[in-house]
Amino acid sequence: MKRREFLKLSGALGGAAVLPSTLLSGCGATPPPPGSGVVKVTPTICEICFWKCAGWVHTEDTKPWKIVGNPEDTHSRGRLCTRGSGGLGAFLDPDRLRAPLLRVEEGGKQRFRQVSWNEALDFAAERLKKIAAEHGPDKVAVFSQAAGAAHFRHLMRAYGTDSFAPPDYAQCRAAREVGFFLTYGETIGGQERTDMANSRCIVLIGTHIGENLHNGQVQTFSEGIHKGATLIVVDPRFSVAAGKAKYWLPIKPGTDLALLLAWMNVLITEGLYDKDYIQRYALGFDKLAEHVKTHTPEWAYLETGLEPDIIRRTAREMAGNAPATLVHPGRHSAWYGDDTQRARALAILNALLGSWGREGGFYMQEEVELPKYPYPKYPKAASGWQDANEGKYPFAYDGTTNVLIEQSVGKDARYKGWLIYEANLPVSVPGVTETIKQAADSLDLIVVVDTMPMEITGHADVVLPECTYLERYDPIRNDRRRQPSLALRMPAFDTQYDSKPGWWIARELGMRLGLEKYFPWKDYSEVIDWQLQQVGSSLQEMQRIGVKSFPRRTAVYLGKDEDYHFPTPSGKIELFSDQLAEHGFDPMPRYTPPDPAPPGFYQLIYGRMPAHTFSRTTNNPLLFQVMPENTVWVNPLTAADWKLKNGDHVQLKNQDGVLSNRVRVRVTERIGPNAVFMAHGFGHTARRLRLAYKVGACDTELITRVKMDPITGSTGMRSNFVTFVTQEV
Ligand code: MGD
Ligand code: SF4
Repeated sequence: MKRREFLKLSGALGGAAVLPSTLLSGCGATPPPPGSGVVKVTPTICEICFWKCAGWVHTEDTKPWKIVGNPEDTHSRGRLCTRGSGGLGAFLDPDRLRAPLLRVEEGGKQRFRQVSWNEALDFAAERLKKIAAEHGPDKVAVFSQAAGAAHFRHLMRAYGTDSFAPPDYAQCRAAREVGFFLTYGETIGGQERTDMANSRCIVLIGTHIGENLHNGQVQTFSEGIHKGATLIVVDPRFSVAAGKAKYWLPIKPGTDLALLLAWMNVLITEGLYDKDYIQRYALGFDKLAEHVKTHTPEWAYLETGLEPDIIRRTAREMAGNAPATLVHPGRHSAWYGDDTQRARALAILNALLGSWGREGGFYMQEEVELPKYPYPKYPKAASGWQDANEGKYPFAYDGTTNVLIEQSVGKDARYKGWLIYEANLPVSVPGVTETIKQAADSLDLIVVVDTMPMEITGHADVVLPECTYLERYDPIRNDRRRQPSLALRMPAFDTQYDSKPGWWIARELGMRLGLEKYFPWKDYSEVIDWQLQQVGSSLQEMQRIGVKSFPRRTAVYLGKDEDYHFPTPSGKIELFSDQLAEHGFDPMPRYTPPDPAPPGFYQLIYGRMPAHTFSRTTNNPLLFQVMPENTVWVNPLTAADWKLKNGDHVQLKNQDGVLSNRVRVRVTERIGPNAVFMAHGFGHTARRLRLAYKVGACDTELITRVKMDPITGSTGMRSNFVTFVTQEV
């Protein structure tokens, strides 16, 4: 086959143009009259973001009605957020992928042909076998994340690859997790261990809780504030959280590390740090004190634009409430390329306040001791994502999307095939728009498993339509959190159209690849039942209750004067990191000033809005109604310079000449004059997303300058600048 063209799915492969009004009215907004039909409830775990709230799906006469939270779920406290309640929209979306698609060439043109599952799976398996025979199975890269990714990790490890790169590693949490791990020997975890309900002081640094909506977290945040916690928000944008704060610090973008060092300087020079805690648990204090000596508030003022007095007052406020002061670790930490060092500074500041392991700070997490299903051992892969890093990023714990994508370009590329599960790479990975196209030209196989005709499907050889989370079983939820619990996702509906659950797709591929011994069960519910039986429960019980809590085995907080051994090499909190020094990195965080904006350009800041998660929800018909498009936030002074009014359409052009789609202007003092802000996930270019196509602008395409964090391979995305194009190009 010749060069792989980007294929736009034609209308013939999709469904009806509009969502039937009967279905829309039946999914939450208007409950059916009581007693009018047979109501059934089925347990689920929400898939609309990664917070994994447990809920109940209500159907009436098998038709969708509503999804509500499971009151027994301590993690979500029995509630769902807007997006979770709108989860039925994912199920009902008329633009869903409906049948397997195969790229074919006819009359010199490439197009997708709708095929049977047998044909699609045979094709994918044959190509995988060919790659394994000619190059080795380790030459297939896997981009997958979320609950269902476990099925494909299992399949592909059994096949013989170890090259996995989920976007929620390099584009999200990598730097934070490694920064805290190097300091405490433990990570923060996917469900943050922040004890905000009991905090007396909460500090948010570029973390816009409330707009960035992780349900349980927002509830504990609100509870903390309701109980009178002081809130300090550091953000160049007046976020919703800033509106609740006692102190809003509108910092110059990219200078957060300077502020963190200055706060440490105040705590140490004024003797406000937790001396007993540091003496008992930490190592390297004297070196730290020496390191931050010159980082006075006056020094930080010149970097951050924040008055020395406000830096001192906020440091004292934190110390006054310690150890119940939480300097929040954030989540999406791929900012400026020195992100592990910023995360280390956050970790160290918390140590000075004595908040790790303390009430109102960070609690200790626990999960249920749930045995793994007894699969045979996986074969050892001849190479893995570490080899792709070629000696760089020594503290990485997963593959970097950008690296694996770049290593897939050209005849001699390391990778010959891709399997992509639940990841829309063109929108979630920055700086690779062209690289993905080049890789698509040289790869022997691209398999995409998705529910929607997203941008990534246009690059596929074979598209395998997964049913939504409301139509399938997935692995039991068992994460490290405050209260150990298990939760079940099971089908509330029959699979729609010709879509299939991820576990079924993985198993069918496995059977065709001769991997029968890794799939000794017929239905994934057998695996779940086996695991549940090991902890005294059963599938039957969980189908009835949805969530089961287990008693903790260890304490939530450190005991008073407890001799705790931190799982670091020294057994202590490492303020000075020998591990970093041994690899030639700064053992304590060192500040580097951000790149200056070119004249006439503004720093591009992006973030979340409560109605949407990344690009996955913007076509959801229920959530589209809540927020159909994004806007670009512009300060009134900047707007005056450019003669822009609220609601005007502009395009944004970045420092490398990349031009965005049209986007409306929102003139607001909530953003400073040096930056603009837009919500992530909009401006789709996939035509079959009939609601979201070309509505709003996409931040990712404007992020062409990616600064790799040398410690983790995390992709710094905030060193990009844009200007306005007011006449449409
Ligand atoms: P989405 O854009 O939501 O984000 O990265 P992604 O998870 O790739 O794409 C999810 C894909 O999964 C979509 O194609 C969707 O249709 C598909 N999908 C949804 N549900 C299912 C399902 O049940 N089964 C299957 N098979 N597919 C499903 C997120 C990543 O993005 C993260 S975690 C962060 S923190 C980063 N945020 C971010 C940002 O803020 N700005 C920019 N510019 N880039 C970012 N990239 C990162
Ligand atoms: Fe779903 Fe909202 Fe919970 Fe995320 S926070 S899992 S979208 S209910």
